[in-house]
Amino acid sequence: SHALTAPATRELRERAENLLRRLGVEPPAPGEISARTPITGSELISLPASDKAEVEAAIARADTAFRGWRTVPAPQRAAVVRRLAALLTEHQDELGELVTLEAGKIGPEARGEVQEMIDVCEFAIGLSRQLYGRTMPSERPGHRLMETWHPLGVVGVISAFNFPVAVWAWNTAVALVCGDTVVWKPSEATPLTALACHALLRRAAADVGADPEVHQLIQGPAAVGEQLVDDPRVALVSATGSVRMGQQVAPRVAARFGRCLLELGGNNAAIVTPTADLELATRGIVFAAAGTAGQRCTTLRRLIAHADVAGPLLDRISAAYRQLRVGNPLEDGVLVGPLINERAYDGMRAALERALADGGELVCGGERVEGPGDGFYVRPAIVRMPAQTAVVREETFAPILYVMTYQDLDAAIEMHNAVPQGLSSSIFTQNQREAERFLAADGSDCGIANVNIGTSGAEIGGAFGGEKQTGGGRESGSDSWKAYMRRATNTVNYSTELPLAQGIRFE
Ligand code: UN1
Repeated sequence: SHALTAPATRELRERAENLLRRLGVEPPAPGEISARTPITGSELISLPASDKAEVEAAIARADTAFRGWRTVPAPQRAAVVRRLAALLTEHQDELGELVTLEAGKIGPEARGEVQEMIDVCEFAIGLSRQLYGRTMPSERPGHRLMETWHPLGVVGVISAFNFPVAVWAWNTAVALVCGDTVVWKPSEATPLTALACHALLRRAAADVGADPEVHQLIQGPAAVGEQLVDDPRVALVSATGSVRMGQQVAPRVAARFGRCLLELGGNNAAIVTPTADLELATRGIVFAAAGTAGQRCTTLRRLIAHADVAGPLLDRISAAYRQLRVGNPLEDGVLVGPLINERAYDGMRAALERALADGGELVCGGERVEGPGDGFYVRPAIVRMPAQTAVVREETFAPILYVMTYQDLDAAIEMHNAVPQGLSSSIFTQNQREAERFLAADGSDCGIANVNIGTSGAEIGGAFGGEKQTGGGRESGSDSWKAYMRRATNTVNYSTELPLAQGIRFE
C-alpha cells in the first residue's frame, strides 16, 4: 500500500507516540533532543536533554539507592530482572517496532534484539545464585582463606544507536543482580527506546516492591556522558561506541582510578579456505556483511578468501547481494534498512572512493537507492582489493565488504590480525587443522573467533568483547559479571595462635 511504501511523517510520529504510550511512556515535553527516524530522516518527537543539575541528581539518587540495594540478597534482586523479562516478553513486538522506527532495523532483527534482552535477563536470574567466590587452602593451621564478591557501586552505561536496547540490557540485568545501581546515557540518536526501557524497568521494580531508583536515565549530547564519566561516585563506566569515544572516556576514568568496560570498534574478518562449504559460507557471509545495513560492531567487513575459491565464492555472494531487498524496514521481505543518518552515508561514500583510488574494484553495490522520504538507503557494497590498504584497516560503519585473496594460511592469519581492532572473526573450512590453527594462540587475535559461522549474531551466554582498539571489555555471559563486582579476599583465623604468613617471626 502507498501508506507503507511512503509512510508520512505524521503517521510515523503517531505510531511512535502510540508505541510509547503502550510501553508506559507519556509523550515528553518538547526539548532540544530531536528523536528522528532513519526511515524517512524526519523528526518523530523532541524531548529535553538532562542539564547539569539533573545529571548530578540522577547520580546522587543512584548512589543513595546503592546503599540499600547492595544488602538485598542477590536472588531477591533477581526478582526485578525476572519481572523485566516478563514485561519484555509481553511487549516484545511494541519495543521491537520502536527499535525499527528509531534505529531502522528490519522487524526480525529488531524483535531479535528484544529477544537478546530477554535471554540476558534469564542468564542474570540464574547468575544471581552463582556469584561464586573460591576458597583456597591456607598455608597456616586453623585458618581459612576465601574470596567474596560484593556489589561495586553505581554503573554508568553509555550505549550506541545500533543496539539501542540489547546492550543496555546486557549491562543492566547483570549489574542489578550484582547489587549495583545504573545510570544510563543512551545514544542521542535513540532517546525513545531509552524512555521505553527506563519505564519498563521502573515498572518492574515497582511491581516487585524494589526501589525504582536503582535505575536512572539521563539523556543528551556528549557533555552529559562526560559528566557521568568524570563523577567519582560512578564506580564502573561501561561504554559502547567508537574508538574515538573510548579514547576520550578511558583516560578520564583512569585519572580518577575508576573502572572502565569498553566495547569499541570492530573490523571483523572471515577467512575462507579451499575446503569450505561455499553454500554455507555464502549464507554466513551475507548475513554478517549486509545484515543491519552493516551497522553492527560485529559486522563482517573483510573477506580473506583463498585464491582458488575467491572467484566462485564472490559469484555466489554477489548473486545473493543482488537479491537483497533494500528499503523501508517496516515492510515484510526487506532485508536491508536505512543507514542511521547522512553522516553515515557520507562516510560510506568517502571510504568507497578511497578504496577505488587504492586500486579496488567495485564488484557490486554502493549506490544510494530511493526509500520513503529522505532516508539514506544504500545497496551493500563489495570491493575487491589488491591489498589491505589503510581504508580497509579502518572501521567504516556501513555495509562495505572488502575482499582480499591469499595463498598460504599463515599469511592469511597475519593479514587477518594486521588491523588495529580485535572484536570478532571467523574461518570457513572443513579442515580441522586449519580450524584449530585459527583458534590457537597464534591464530585469530580477536575476542570472538568462530568456525563455520559468521562474525555477527553472538549468543548472550558467552563473554562478548574484543582486544586491541576494541577496548578489552567483556559483557554479557560467562564470567563477565566479575567486572560489575568487587572482590574481597578474606583470611579467617579460628585458632588460638597467631602464625604469620611466610613463616615470619615477629617477637
Ligand atoms: C553491537 O553491534 O554493538 O553479536 C553488538 C552480535 C550481537 C550484538 C552486537 N549479539 O552481533
